[in-house]
Order: sequence, then structure tokens, then C-alpha cells
Amino acid sequence: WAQDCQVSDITVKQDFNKTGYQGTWYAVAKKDPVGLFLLDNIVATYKIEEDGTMTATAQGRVIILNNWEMCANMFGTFEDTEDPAKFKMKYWGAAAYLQTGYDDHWVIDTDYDNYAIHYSCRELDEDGTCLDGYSFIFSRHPDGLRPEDQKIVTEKKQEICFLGKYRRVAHTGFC
Ligand code: ODT
Repeated sequence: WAQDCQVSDITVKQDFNKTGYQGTWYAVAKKDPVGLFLLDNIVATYKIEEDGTMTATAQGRVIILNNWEMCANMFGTFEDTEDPAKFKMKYWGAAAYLQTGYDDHWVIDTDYDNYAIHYSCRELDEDGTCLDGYSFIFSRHPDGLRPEDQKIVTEKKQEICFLGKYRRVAHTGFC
């Protein structure tokens, strides 16, 4: 069989629980979008505000203005949609020369305590597949995924049609 890779067919975490998703996640792998931004040492911290909206901060090593290496401090606010695991993320940087944007932010799967698979398609192709997208594999553990979580993560990478497109995200202490 062949996968048709329709973005509209991608399934996300059922009954996603924002509260359980809060706290710190370490990126262990990333599928880059066109014009990648965050390189490595990527850590995201999610929070639920008193009014129930989800916000997050993220750090990561970036290279700006073709050769300046720095640690980017990023902020995001999340708009709910009719699906509890699908958000719109408005994001900006602590400094004006960092990226700003408005991306889809889907939680494909998570067990809340160990692993999470994030997905964002920025541009749909005419045939309904994703022309430009990115994805993070997150772990609660700075040293990576537990062996028992790797099988499910591999399956989900395939379901979102990004299998083989990820690179490892190093944590060297730069940020
Ligand atoms: O690095 C790239 O190439 C694209 C990603 C740019 C988005 C960075 C904005 C982060 C804003 C703060 C939100 C934190 C939540 C992070 C979860 C997943 C990554 C967007």
C-alpha cells in the first residue's frame, strides 16, 4: 500500500489535556521547515494561564544575520480550535531580529510524562500533502527518549509522513 499523506487525515492526540502537558520538554529530534531557525539546544516550557490559555517559552541556538550565533529566547501564545490537540501558535522573539510567525501547532501524541510528538504544516500543497512543515520530538528527559517510547515515536513519524526527515537535536549546554 501507499500512504497518501493528506494533512487533513492526520490524527492527533485524543482528549488532549493541556494541564498535563505543562512544564519542560527537551527537543530530541527535529524535522526542519524551509528556512530553519532553531538549530539545537532546544527546550520548550508550556504553561496554562489563569484564564486557561496555553503559553510557552522556548530557547534554542540560532544563527542570525548569516554568522551571528546566539541563544534565542522565544515566546508563544496558543489559540484553541475545535480540536483540543490542534492550536494556532503566535510566536515572537525577545529581540526584534528573531523570527515571528503564526503556525499550526498540533500535538500528534504524548503520554505527558515521557514523550511528545509535535507537528506543524506551514504550507499545503495543491494535492493536500504538506509542502513545508516542521516537527519536534520532545522528551521530558534531557538525555533522550526511553527505549520503550521509541517504537511509538517511529510509528507516528511515519503517520505524519516525516519518517527519515528528522535530525537529532544536540544538548551541549549552549543555551
Ligand atoms: O525552528 C524552526 O525552524 C521553526 C520553529 C519556529 C518556532 C519557534 C517559536 C517558539 C515559540 C515559543 C513556543 C514554544 C513551544 C514550542 C513547541 C514547539 C516548537 C514550535
